[in-house]
Amino acid sequence: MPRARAPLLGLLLLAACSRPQAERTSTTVAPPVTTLAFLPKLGERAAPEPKPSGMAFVPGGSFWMGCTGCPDMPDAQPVHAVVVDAFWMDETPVTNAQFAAFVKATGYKTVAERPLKPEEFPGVPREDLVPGSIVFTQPGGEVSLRNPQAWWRYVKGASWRHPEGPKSDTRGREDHPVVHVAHEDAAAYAEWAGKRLPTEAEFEFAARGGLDRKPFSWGDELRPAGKLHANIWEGRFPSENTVEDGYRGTSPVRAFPANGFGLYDMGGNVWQWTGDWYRPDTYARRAGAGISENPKGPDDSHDPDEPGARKRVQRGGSYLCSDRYCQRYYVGSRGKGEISSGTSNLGFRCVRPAAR
Ligand SMILES: [Ca+2]
Repeated sequence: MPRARAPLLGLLLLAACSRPQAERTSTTVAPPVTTLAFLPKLGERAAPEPKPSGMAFVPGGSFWMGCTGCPDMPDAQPVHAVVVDAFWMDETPVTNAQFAAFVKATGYKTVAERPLKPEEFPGVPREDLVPGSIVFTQPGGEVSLRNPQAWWRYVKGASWRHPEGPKSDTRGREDHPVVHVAHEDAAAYAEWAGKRLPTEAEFEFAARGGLDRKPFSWGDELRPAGKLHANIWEGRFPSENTVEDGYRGTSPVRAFPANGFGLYDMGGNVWQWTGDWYRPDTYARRAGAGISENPKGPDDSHDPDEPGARKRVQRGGSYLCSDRYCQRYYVGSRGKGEISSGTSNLGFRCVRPAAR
């Protein structure tokens, strides 16, 4: 659905993250404890094969999926029991250097670089049908958090090669995550690399790093011992960025500590595509059916906020998430995005099954 690259629709997609946070409680659907006791436990299994370069072993096991203490994120409720098999996961989001190698080898053009077809944009003047992508632009003063158009702009010529527009490039950011990738761009890279995108369940299990029902991939507190463990937004979003964590935009993929599985940037820096379609009722449907084994998401997509758009799940939050906006660095929280739309804070990483 290329028309989604039109600015308005793209902005609507992002508006879904702007709900303020309310008091924290949690809803849990508990399966029988005796059943869970028979499931594989974390860390039981050692890596079964030589470690693929740049990938970490995720041992598989059972876990509680969903956001603990996020009542204003109903799509991440209820917390429910899930089992995933072992797999390998990229230690970091795919970097600009890695994506450049893929493009050099294949000649691939991303969705944001392709010409726009007039028939797919009825009513839009020809001179405006210029390839581009959606770029965060910091407003000069206070704006309403209900108005994402105040900080998102469709920039002609913006793409993974030119993250802020035609005059920008990725020099000096080779080890930053690639951005402005649509879902099919991420899937094409994964296929070339002999991998695939993670399911949402795999992403969350991996992000938790072996910690049970913690709010963050690194534990209980946003700033343990006063130190930030992810590239998020500090200050009053979106007009004030104090850059307490050292990064105004994206950061090198290993700039913050790895989690318990040796995975970097599982929260913050950039959103990351998963292979699952998005529906707000996925967890509610699943929780009533007992323990889910290797769930792959629903067969279709539906977002009541934008019924015509086809969306896949995104996870991890980004450098634009703060305590007053987005907050999707919570390890159990969910994101969503129209499949043809890339943005300046959206990337991906890949997985590969582990030999049994
Ligand atoms: Ca930051």
